[in-house]
Amino acid sequence: MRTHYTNQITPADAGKDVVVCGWVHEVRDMGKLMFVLLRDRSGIIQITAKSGVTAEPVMAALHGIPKESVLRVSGSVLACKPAPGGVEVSPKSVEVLSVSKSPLPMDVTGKVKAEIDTRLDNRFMDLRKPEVAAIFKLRSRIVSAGIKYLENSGFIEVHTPKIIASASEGGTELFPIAYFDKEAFLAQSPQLYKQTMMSAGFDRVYEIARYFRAEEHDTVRHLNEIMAFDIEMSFIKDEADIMDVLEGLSLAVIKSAAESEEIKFLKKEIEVPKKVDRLRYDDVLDMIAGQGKKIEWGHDIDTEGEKVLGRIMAKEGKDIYFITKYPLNIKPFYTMPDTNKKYARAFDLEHTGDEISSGGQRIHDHAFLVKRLKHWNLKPENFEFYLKAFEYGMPPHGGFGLGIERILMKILNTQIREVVLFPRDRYRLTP
Ligand code: AMO
Repeated sequence: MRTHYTNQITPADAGKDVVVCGWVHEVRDMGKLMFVLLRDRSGIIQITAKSGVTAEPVMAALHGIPKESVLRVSGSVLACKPAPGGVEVSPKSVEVLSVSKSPLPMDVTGKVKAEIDTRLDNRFMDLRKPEVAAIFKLRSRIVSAGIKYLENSGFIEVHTPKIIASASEGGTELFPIAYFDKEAFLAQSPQLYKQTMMSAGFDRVYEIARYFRAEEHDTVRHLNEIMAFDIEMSFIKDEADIMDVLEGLSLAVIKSAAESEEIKFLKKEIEVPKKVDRLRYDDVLDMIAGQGKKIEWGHDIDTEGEKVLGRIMAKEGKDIYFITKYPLNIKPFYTMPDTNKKYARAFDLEHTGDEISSGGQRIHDHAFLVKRLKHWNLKPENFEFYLKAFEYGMPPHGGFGLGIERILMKILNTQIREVVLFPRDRYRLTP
């Protein structure tokens, strides 16, 4: 329907005929002279209609046109210094494709600020704001950059079921669903399936996975439906091989954001770190104790502990760092113990005081895995399909999940709801 996006029209096109389509962003109607700012995905162009120059039916179509109506405008390009982009279109014909209701549920021009709830309730309209749309263009960009990195590193994409029969990350966070006459849940993670793929011989798999978690959090970094780069890889020496991939992936994602048009448009600056420190859990406890935050050995590093560590690392100019060698007792049943069995071959990747990823080496010995399930009071019979894959040749393996929302919210220094089109939290099930 169009010949150009608005940002493709420059003063060099003066005299050309163009067809543009978009939404009525602003109207200044002075009777004989009318300015309509028309917005599309790429930007805004001024349509200038003048009595005597513009045909009367075109003037009539534009008079009183409600904001956010959708138009198709054909006309000729004129250079015009004061107009956005230094150009305007003198309309020869106007088709009104859709008339908007008024008043609008929220302002799109950026003049009136709306609360996040109003914005999310009217997300389709909130997304018309270029600064909001830019977040999702960036999201698309970083996901493709991540996929490219993984594919170049020999990973193949798999798609595992999201309707499952048993928990993988502990039984408390599952959403039960009605599945004919059987008990079923929404998948918390592809964990058990991606491990099964190691027994299948795929060596390196990834999934742009969806996690459903019935956690009753109400925070700026948790949601009940999220997405992650989820990977699993075989024939590893230990968890350091996995951390190398996670480091490479995270830096590739951050670099793609740093170099993007969207980051420039949003006026943010991002540094791509050259190297990511690997801190041991025990050392982290000492570091934060030095700042008055005490955590007893064997307990997870809580939110406050993560924030204290984030501040210590920020002073050294480090936004992104690993915590490794966690106590075994706070990591999931499938985690491989370290040589010293008190510790796990597991790690988290942190960004400015928040976890963005966790992973580790897994147990690949069937008998030992059954023992660990029992240790956690889990019933091996609930894990039949998973355990079977360990009985017929399972290589040493491991992997991680890197939260897409978490890394993006950190890149943009914002809260999680800003980076999800339609966030799902405890109070929000629609839109
Ligand atoms: P974990 O449960 O730590 O590990 O999840 C991995 C990553 O997913 C993101 N994440 C979340 N983001 C927002 N809201 C939530 N409720 C939420 N839950 C998780 C975080 C987190 O680091 N199977 C393992 C991964 C593995 O070992 O391969 C797992 O799911 O960024």
